[in-house]
Amino acid sequence: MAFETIIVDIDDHVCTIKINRPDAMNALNQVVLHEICTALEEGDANEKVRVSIITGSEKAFAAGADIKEMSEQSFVDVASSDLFGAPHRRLQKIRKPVIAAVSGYALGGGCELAMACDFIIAAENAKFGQPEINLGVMAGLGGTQRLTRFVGKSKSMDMNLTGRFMTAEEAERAGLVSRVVPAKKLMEEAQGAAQKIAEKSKFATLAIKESVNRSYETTLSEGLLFERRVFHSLFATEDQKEGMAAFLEKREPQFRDK
Ligand code: CO8
Repeated sequence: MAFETIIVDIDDHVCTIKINRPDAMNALNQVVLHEICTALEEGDANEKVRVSIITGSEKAFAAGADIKEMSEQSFVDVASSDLFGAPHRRLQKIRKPVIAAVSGYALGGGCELAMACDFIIAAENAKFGQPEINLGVMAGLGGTQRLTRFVGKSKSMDMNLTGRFMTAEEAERAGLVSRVVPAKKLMEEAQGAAQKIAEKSKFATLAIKESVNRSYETTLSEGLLFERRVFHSLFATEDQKEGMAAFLEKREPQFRDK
């Protein structure tokens, strides 16, 4: 499919989605969100794709939901259209891993989009924030929920109530991002991580994503039971036999997604 607001490149099992609205700091309007979800869904359906990366420009991953688009909307408009409900549900259904490669601003919906990915790799110049308070509103796609789980109540309250930005260094310290790299190396690092994941057994990869995400939705004992059952199910795969045999034979495994 041809896209207007994102650039999609599929290479070597990795689907890279670059948000491309340079005039608006990559603000997320309905078209961008629809296109990102569509590209991820197409990646899920494409046998060649094993991992996706969402990125932006050096200056902005995404500076939030599109304020121009939202500014004239009433309560009835946003409530009856369930504003951001559809993209949120679509993002949650993506089964293959998604990495956010963040450079520059990841604010409001941009920070929330990054948090909806499976992990975040940040450039040293990345800035994260939930500044919706400055607009007289609040986060609407996970900024009060996911951020709190990532960084704890105190920092989440600080970010959401004051609207201050977090540097990449602080974000890594707080557990929001998994790695911080020099801006020039961001895509190399993200591609390297994606390639590593792409080499693994697809079943194990999907199972890990599902199981880690389950930890956000359930109690510890239910989550541990879910994990154990999924772990057991992987013994039905040829990839489990291959992975363990390869270890014992001191060679690299050749996973075949079987
Ligand atoms: N929406 C629309 N346009 C934007 C946005 C945005 N979020 N951010 C920047 N722009 C536009 C500016 O209006 C400007 O356009 P123009 O040149 O036509 O005037 C252009 O991008 C460049 O921006 P600036 O001149 O402001 O650039 P600066 O380098 O001075 O500042 C900042 C960069 C700090 C990023 C600044 O633009 C800023 O503060 N932006 C708004 C950040 C913000 O408040 N984000 C939260 C938005 S609300 C939200 O996200 C609600 C989330 C609910 C769920 C979302 C699901 C996706």
